[in-house]
Amino acid sequence: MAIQHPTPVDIALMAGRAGYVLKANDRGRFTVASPTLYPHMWSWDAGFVALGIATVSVPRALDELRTLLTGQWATGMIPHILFHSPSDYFPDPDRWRTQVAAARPAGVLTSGITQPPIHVIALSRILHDARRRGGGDQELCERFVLDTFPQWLAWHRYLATARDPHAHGLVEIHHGWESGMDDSPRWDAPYSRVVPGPVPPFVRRDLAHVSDPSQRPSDAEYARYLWLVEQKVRARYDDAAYRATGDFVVGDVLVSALLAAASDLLADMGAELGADPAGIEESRAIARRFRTGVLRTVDPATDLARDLDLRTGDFLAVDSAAGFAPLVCGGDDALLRRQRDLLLGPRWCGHSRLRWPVVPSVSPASPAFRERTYWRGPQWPVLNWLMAWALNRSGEQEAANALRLAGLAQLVDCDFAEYYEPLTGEQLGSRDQSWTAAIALDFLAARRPGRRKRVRLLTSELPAVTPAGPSPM
Ligand code: 2M8
Repeated sequence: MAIQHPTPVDIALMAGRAGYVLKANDRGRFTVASPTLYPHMWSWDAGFVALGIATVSVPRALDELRTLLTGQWATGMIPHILFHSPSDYFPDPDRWRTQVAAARPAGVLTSGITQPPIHVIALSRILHDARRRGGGDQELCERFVLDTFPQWLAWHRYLATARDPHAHGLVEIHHGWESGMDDSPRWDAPYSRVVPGPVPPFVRRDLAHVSDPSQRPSDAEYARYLWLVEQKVRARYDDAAYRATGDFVVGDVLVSALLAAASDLLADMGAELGADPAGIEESRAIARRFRTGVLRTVDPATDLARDLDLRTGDFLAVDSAAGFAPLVCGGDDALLRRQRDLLLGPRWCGHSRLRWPVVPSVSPASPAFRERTYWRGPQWPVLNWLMAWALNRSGEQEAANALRLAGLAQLVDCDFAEYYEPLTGEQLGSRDQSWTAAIALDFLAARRPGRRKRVRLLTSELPAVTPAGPSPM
C-alpha cells in the first residue's frame, strides 16, 4: 500500500484540526487527556500538550504547566492524575484515597503515583518558542522558568532520592502506570509475581469508551493494577513503607533517561537565567548519575537498555521502545549511532510489515508483539516524537526528520487517535487524544536547528512508504 502524500490542503487541515482538538479539550487552565476516556489532567500528557499549545500560545502553554504544579506533593512528587471535576473515570479519587498521605497537596484531588518526567523537556521547547517570538512571550517564559525552577528541581530530586535511595542511577517505579506504558511486556515478569489480594469491588469504565476490549489491558491486569494501588494506600503513600511491603518495584530505564535529559536541560536553563547555583549543580549531578545508571543496563547482545526488577535483581530483556533510553539521555556516542541504525532498521521502524515507518511500542520482530493491544505493539505518536526529539538533540537531524515526516503522514487522517495499529495504520483507543494533536502541531512547526520550516514545504519532504508484505524477521 503506497503512502498518500498529504497535499497542502491536508496539512492546513491537520494544523487547524489539531488546534481545534486542543481547544475542545481545554478546560480553562488545563487540558483533559481525551474528551471521554481520560477526562482529567495526566502528568506526562500535560507536558506534551504544553509543547503543542506553545506553537500557538506560549502563555496558555505555561498555564498548563502551572496548573500541573498545583498538584505537586510536599515530597516533590508530581502525581500522575489531577482530578478537577467528577467523572466516570476509574480509578477515581475514592479509590486512590490520598487523604491517608500527609504529603498530598491542598486544594486539588490527585492520584498517588507518578509518570515519566517529560515536563522540563517540554518547558525547554516552550522557552525556545518563546525566545523565537521575543517580546512578552520571552519575558513571561523566562520569568516562569526562574520562578518554577525550585519546583522542577524538587520533582527531579524526589525521583532521584525517594525513588533511588541507594543511588544506583535507576528510578524505581511502584506501578506499571508510573512508566506510562501500562501493560507493556516490560512488566510481564514483575507482574507475574503480583498476586492480587482483596480490593474493594470495582467496575471498569474504560471499556465503555473503547468497544474492542483487545485494545485495552485485560481484567486480570486490572486486578493487579488495583491491588498495587491498595498496597500504596496501605503504605500511606510512603515510598520506604511501600518498598518494604509492595509487590512491584522495578528500575525503569526510560523514566531514568528522561530524568537525566530533563535535569541537564533544567541546569542549562537555570544557568542561562541565573538560577540558584547549588540547584544547578544538583541538577547536573542528577543527570550524570541517571545517565550512568541507564548506560549500565545496556545489553551488549542487543544494544538495548533493560529495566531492572528490584525484587529479583533480574534484568528485563524485552524488545520495547524503552530500550532506546540511551538515545534519550545520551552519554555514549558509539552506542547512540548503533541505536540510531537499530531504530531505523528492519527490526523497528524499517520493518517491512509496518504501514508507517514510525516507532512501534514493541518490535514487530519480537514474540511479545501484539499489533492491537495497547502498549504491546501499537504505535504511539508521543513515543515517535520522543525518539525524534532525542535524535535531533544528538545531532542526528536526518534520522529525526525521517521520524517526523513519517509521523506526520500517519496523522493525516486528523483523527488524532491515542495509538495506531502498526501493520494496517488503523486508529485505536481514544480519538481526539490531546497529546497526539499536540505532537502534530509540534511536528508541523518543525523546529530544527538553524531554521524553522514553513508548513507548505512539507509536502515535498514526505517519505515514500514501504509496501506492507511478509516480514523477513
Ligand atoms: C493511559 O493510562 C491510564 C492510567 O494512567 C489508563 O489507561 O487509564 C496510558 O497510556 C498513559 O501513558 C497515559 O498518560 C494515560 C492518559 O493518556 O492513559
